[in-house]
Amino acid sequence: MLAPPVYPDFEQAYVDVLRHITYAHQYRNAPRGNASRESLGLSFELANPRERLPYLAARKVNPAFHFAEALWYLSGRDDVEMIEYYAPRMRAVSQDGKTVRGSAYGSRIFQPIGGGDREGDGDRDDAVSPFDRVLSLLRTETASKRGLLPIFEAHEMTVPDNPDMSCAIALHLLVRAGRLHMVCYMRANDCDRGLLADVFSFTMIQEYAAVQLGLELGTYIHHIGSAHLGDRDLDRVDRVLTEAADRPAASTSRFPFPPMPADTAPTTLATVLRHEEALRTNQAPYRPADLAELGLAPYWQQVLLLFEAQRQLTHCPADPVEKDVLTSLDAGPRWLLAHRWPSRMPRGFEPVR
Ligand code: 5HM
Repeated sequence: MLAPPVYPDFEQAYVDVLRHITYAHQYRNAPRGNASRESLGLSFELANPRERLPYLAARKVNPAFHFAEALWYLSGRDDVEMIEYYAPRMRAVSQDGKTVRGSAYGSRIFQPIGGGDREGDGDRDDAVSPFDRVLSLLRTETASKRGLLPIFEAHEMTVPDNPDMSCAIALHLLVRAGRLHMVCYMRANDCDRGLLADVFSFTMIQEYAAVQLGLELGTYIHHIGSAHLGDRDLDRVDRVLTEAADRPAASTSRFPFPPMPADTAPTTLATVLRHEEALRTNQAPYRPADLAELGLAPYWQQVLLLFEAQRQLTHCPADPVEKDVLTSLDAGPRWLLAHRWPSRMPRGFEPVR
């Protein structure tokens, strides 16, 4: 088969990838000390990239982290400060303790290209980001194959003992039959850990691009050079596979993911991130009733509600998450939070009504 298999949602693709590497891996190795099982050249396609999260009790997903990472990318950031609040391990990949290099994919996509006279033609920096250049191209030349957003940079190979070399090589946007498709190229993916975060954030970038272009969301194709699982995660992977085997394959998601609002613009992201910072730094609690006053669509209000739940989890460690925050959340994120932090749920709380 030359084309990748097509899945209705990420959960089913994820389970198949885990099953394949567990039972049909080609190699056992330990690059940079990480004992792994590995398959070379794995690909899958998602028919509906909006269904970007697995709902498996054995795989405890934090939806606040995923939205935070997607927003961190979408705003072109590379600061440790924001991302380590949601993913403390990110500090370890920073060389100066302040910025992230290889894994700050958004800075490669959404920041203008710096670095001087690359072409040797006297023109120095480009004031337009690769993302904006690709959108301009796709607005005028819709059948183009040039909508490429490079991430990996050759100079990453020159950093001695580089703690953070980009795992993503490029994202590729293609308009076909009036829909915006994305192809993602990865040199490597840890398929229990990195894959989940990468598919979530990249499909968010795809959907944001579709919104900017006024196009329907197309399909998402993910290609991996080295697809691997760490030995340290095999027990959890086993529990995920057992849970998935007991569940009949469904053609529709249990918790349909809402579409990104059509008026989402860079200013929307800036507003969401301003409130995110207030919550992350514990400046004030945000009550569900107050969110409607912020001038944001319900979709982004839900994201801020997740950040409020994260504020309570981080800054109020002795208390359960407040019930009115949980009941104001959509059923999917509520289910995920309840499975991720069962000990922080209010007494007698039922995550899905
Ligand atoms: O030694 P190497 O640079 O390949 O190790 C990076 C590890 O993080 C690999 O297991 C890689 O697959 C995983 N990873 C991922 O899956 C890393 C990043 C961050 O760039 C990512 N996805 N986004």
